[in-house]
Amino acid sequence: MSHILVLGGTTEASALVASLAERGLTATLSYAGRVERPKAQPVPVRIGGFGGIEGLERYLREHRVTHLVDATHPFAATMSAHALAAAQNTATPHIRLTRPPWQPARGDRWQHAADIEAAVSALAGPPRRVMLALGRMHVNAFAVQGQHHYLLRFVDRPEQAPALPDHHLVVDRGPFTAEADTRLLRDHAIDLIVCKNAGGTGAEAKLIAARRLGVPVLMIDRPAPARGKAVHHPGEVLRWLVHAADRGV
Ligand code: 3Y8
Ligand code: NAP
Repeated sequence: MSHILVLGGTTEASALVASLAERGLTATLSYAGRVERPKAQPVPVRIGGFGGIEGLERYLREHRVTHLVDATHPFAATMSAHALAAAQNTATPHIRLTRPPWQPARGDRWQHAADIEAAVSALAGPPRRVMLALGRMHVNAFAVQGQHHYLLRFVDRPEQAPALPDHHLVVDRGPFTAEADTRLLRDHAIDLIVCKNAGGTGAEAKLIAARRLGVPVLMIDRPAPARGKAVHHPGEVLRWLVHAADRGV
């Protein structure tokens, strides 16, 4: 009897658990608990950290997990590192489901930043109208560049206002559409987008809008990917599961 643990929080994780549920496979989707109302899922959901690598190992053993799928966001580097370590320490078959990084298309005006800190430094200079499409977790780092007007987009309304003197907050969750993001950029006269190279389709709308409007993008590159087998599509995870089952693992 298999029990597949999917570390989620992405569009691909949701697509995968939908396929697993359709096939009547036993699966649990795990969220960190970053937002108030995570999306409803067709499989049981667990919410919250595991308590480090040891906590995840304990979970794998206690819940007789037979396969671990890391379908977290490419920037969830700590979770991915813990998943690989815990899988190796418990000899649990492990696979990473991650989307390819976005590549600039013809006409795109991208500048690259290695990480959040580099993106903050790159904003030195005269006031601009910046869409900070990073969610809530990194906003305060940009307070040192308070000269800009910021358009923020959070999943949940925050308890206290973000520490940016001049900002407009939109509370909305993706997946987003190019039409709506084009309107958003135009209505707020945005002249720069700052975002992570998340890949996938759920956050891509703003890049399509930027292309249409000729808005430059400050693209934060991904951290180095965790080692271990990685695939880009939920169907490849299903084939891996069948193959692993055939091998009796
Ligand atoms: C809790 C669980 C699904 C998953 C949907 C994807 C697409 C829509 C677009 C912008 C960019 C951003 C952010 C974003 C997108 C998908 C995906 C994605 C980016 C939910 C969700 C959880 C989170 C956590 C949240 C982070 C934040 C990041 C907002 C669910 C809705 C900016 C990433 O308020 C906070 O604390 C938010 C925190 C981590 C990154 C950050 O650093 O702030 N995602 N987002 C997950 C958990 O608890 O484990 O309710 O669906 C999921 C999704 N958000 O099943 O359809 O696949 O990535 N999420 C980024 O890409 O840079 C928004 O605004 O243009
Ligand atoms: P992170 O920095 O890599 O992880 C920090 C800690 O959060 C982990 O050590 C773990 O705590 C807990 N955690 C993370 N993901 C978890 C999950 N799916 N289930 C249970 N615990 C989890 O992760 P993050 O960047 O904060 O991302 C948190 C969640 O939001 C992930 O599910 C990710 O897919 C989703 N998300 C993140 C981004 C992003 O930009 N980072 C974007 C979209 C979605 P313990 O050590 O206690 O186990």
